[in-house]
Amino acid sequence: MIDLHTWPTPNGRKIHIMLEETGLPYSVHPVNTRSGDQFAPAFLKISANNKIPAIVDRDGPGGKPLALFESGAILLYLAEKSGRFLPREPHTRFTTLQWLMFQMSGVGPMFGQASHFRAYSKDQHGYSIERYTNEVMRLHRVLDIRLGEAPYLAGDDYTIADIATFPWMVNGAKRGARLADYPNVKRWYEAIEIRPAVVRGMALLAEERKSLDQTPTDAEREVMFGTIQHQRNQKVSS
Ligand SMILES: N[C@@H](CCC(=O)N[C@@H](CS)C(=O)NCC(=O)O)C(=O)O
Repeated sequence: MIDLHTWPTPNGRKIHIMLEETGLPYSVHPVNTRSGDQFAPAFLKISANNKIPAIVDRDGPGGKPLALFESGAILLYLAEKSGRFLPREPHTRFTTLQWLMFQMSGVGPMFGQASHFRAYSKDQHGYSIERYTNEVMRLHRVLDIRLGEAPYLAGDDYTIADIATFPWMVNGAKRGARLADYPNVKRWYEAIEIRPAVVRGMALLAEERKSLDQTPTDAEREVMFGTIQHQRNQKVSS
């Protein structure tokens, strides 16, 4: 059994989809990142960076429990454990890893900053909005070119690179990129969104998701971006 510590954000949803795709048994432990559940001592023991998603596989390697945070590492682990969505053949394996790294280092952080400055920051800072919106559009173009060459990011088959990227492409217009302007991304998105496991994964914690679509309150901003977030870091570094 895998304990999944999560919240229905793009990074959480990657793992919801992967668990549904692989059929590995799991139980859900919601971590409300707007109310500060990510700072609970029991969660920090699993996820030192106070972020979801995190898992504990009670039947980890050698029969010993394994705790993991960072969605890319979790996807790799679940791919190895299930033998699915990470090709063995070296060329497609490394192409999968390349696009997974592209998601983890580019799409996730840049799209996250775009959301922050466009939707979360009270101070509407023009330079930051332009900088991250431009990055969102540039990364969409890179994906569109790639998906004009192949049906999926790593080639002919759906892999963890697609699973990592898909949840970040939902509601692109909020970050300044409309799917209609990227026809190859749109074709890929529409093929993935109807997969039954993707539908189930995206529906997980659907009720809780509604609160994430609301503008954060001052108390929630304090948790996510203010003293609650940063006091903890000071404590760790002293
Ligand atoms: N690189 C991390 C990013 C995880 C992440 O940013 N998680 C956010 C939600 S999408 C979170 O838990 N934020 C809570 C916080 O920063 O306190 C991953 O891919 O797992």
